[in-house]
Amino acid sequence: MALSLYVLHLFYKFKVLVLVTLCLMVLWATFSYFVDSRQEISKAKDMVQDFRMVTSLVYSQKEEKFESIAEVPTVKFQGPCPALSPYLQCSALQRVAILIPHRNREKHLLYLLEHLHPFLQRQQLDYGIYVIHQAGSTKFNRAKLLNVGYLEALKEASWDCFIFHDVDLVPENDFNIYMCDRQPKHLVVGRNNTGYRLRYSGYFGGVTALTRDQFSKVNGFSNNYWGWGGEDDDLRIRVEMQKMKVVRPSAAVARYTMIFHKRDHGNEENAERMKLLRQVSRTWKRDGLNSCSYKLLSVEHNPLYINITVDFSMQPKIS
Ligand code: UDH
Ligand code: MN
Repeated sequence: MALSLYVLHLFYKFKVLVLVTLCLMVLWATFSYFVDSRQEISKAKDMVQDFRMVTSLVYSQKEEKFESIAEVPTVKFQGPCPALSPYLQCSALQRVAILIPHRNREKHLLYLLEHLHPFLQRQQLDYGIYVIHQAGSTKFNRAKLLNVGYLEALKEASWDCFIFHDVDLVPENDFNIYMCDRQPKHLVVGRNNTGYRLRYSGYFGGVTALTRDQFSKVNGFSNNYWGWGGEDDDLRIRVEMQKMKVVRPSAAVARYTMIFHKRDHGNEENAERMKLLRQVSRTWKRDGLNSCSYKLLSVEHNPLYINITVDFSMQPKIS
């Protein structure tokens, strides 16, 4: 009898212990949830602050500091804004289509759109954003997607200027103007992950701006770069072969934050890129806009962008 009473007592103690442990665990989980989310919020706040800071740095500099910003003579502020916004009194100089190649980077896309819309509006642009989405799991082809974007966008409106834009590059400075120049323009001099220095002399990737005519003169991008790398160098070679010269805004202006990411599945390094790059002068005339075949799956007009979905799976790898 005494033994069974003792066992009962032990069991009761055990139950209390379990209860107390459970309570402690619940308390701990609640506590760490709030601490974590507070940290997340302050991280996000810091990021937003950083973006604001870079822009306001440009605003708050003394005039002599602006001399290094070659392409920004308009920086001198003229006093208070007019009562009637210039947005309502003028028409934009160029119609600009932003083309974003995309697959499986939804978070990056949301983040970029959130920044680009107000950014482009501050620049008073007449713009449209096209996301060109590669369906299926065949090797990613950034260049071909951008060719598709150009061809499809021109079916809708007579765009003057095309900005070819990676989904993960967020412009840091409002004076990096999203308009085309007399020469093909490279907008990414520096980015956070390269210490804000040009990756290599001749680099022409990330974000570029070409007029409708400049892009058609070089027959667009090559369609033959499957996987990562080379297609941007190929475009630079095409540009130089047409006696055009790549221009860039100053390093102070052409700054980007690249949202950190790892290499995507389906976009492995293209081992053939060096071989392809040696052939550009022989192939550019028949490989480009004039040979870009694709299966158009859909064109959706969303409030924030136009989504073009294409299928390349029927394509031969080398044409
Ligand atoms: N892209 C996609 N989905 C993919 C692959 C590429 O949307 O699956 C688009 C996207 O717009 C992206 C662009 O193609 O910004 C260029 O691809 P990338 O961002 O992968 O190229 P990046 O040079 O990175 O930035 C290469 C691999 C990174 C390795 C990092 C190791 N430190
Ligand atoms: Mn990237």
